[in-house]
Amino acid sequence: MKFKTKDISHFKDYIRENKTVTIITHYNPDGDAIGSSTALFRYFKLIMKDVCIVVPNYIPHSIEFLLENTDYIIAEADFKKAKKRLQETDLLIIADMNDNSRCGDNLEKILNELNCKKVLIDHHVLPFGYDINFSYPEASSTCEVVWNVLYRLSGKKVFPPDISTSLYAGIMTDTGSLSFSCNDPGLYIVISNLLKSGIKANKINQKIFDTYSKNRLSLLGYAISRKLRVFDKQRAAFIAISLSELEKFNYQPGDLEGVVNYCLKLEGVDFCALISERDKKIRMSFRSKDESIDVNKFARKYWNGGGHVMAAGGKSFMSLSEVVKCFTEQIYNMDFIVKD
Ligand SMILES: [Mn+2]
Repeated sequence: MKFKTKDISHFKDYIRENKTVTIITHYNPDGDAIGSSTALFRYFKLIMKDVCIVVPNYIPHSIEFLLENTDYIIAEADFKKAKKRLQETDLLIIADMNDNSRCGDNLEKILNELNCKKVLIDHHVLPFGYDINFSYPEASSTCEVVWNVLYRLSGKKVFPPDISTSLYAGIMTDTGSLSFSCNDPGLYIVISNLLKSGIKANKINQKIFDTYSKNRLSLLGYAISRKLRVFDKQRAAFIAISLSELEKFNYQPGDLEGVVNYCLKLEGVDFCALISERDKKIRMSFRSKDESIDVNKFARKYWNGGGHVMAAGGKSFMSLSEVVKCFTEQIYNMDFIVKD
């Protein structure tokens, strides 16, 4: 990961010159969003800053433990407090998102009007312009980028266990336990340094991944056994699931996390999607296991979304059946192979 010396020295200046630091991350935060935010929180706390995290909405149960002993505001629960904090901040760190719109309409408006210094730390493609952009789309996760930034800021490779735990958690969740975005040898050096702080990788893995409720496991079984559609010729598959089906399993936020990846386990499937009906919209997740199928481009072009080459999200305000019909046609037309 190549860093510009001037970016690091400017970041050091910003940190020295400012006392109040706020970290913000994306809507529907995942392990990498919460991992990177909490690691940064702990680092800034260590160097005596007044620091706080603003999380746009709910935090999935499996990664809640990362927030222990941090100060955070959930904007959806206490918008006034989040707004005040953002308006009073001297230095804003934007973690694991590339555009202010990724944290929802209400927060986006506030972020757009802030005059404080803004530093982006992220691994999504096409970042929005901030004062400093630590943007590395080739990185496995924002947490990997955060380790590299903290190393260059502090000269240290091994951090306290609570910082290492947060970074390790984000790397594991964003790489599917090192099963994708995992080819770079540099990533394993980062992980090695995290483990040197004495954290127990097996225990963290259990905390993050082995936390299903019985309903969640049953929903996964139902989705795979009853809702999976496979298109052999097109090497594609998808699962579409309605709100009433989700309600049968007493759906809780986060319960569909990772379901999309099961479709890629099929031999002969290179492209897949999870389509799920939510309150007022249809949420879509796309995955690919072949670089020539760029789901970021596909999501941007057709489904109001984006993300990474091999993992992206989108949304639609059509009905579930209309989305399924349209998406099925796209599979038959192989629209998911987006030509430049
Ligand atoms: Mn991420």
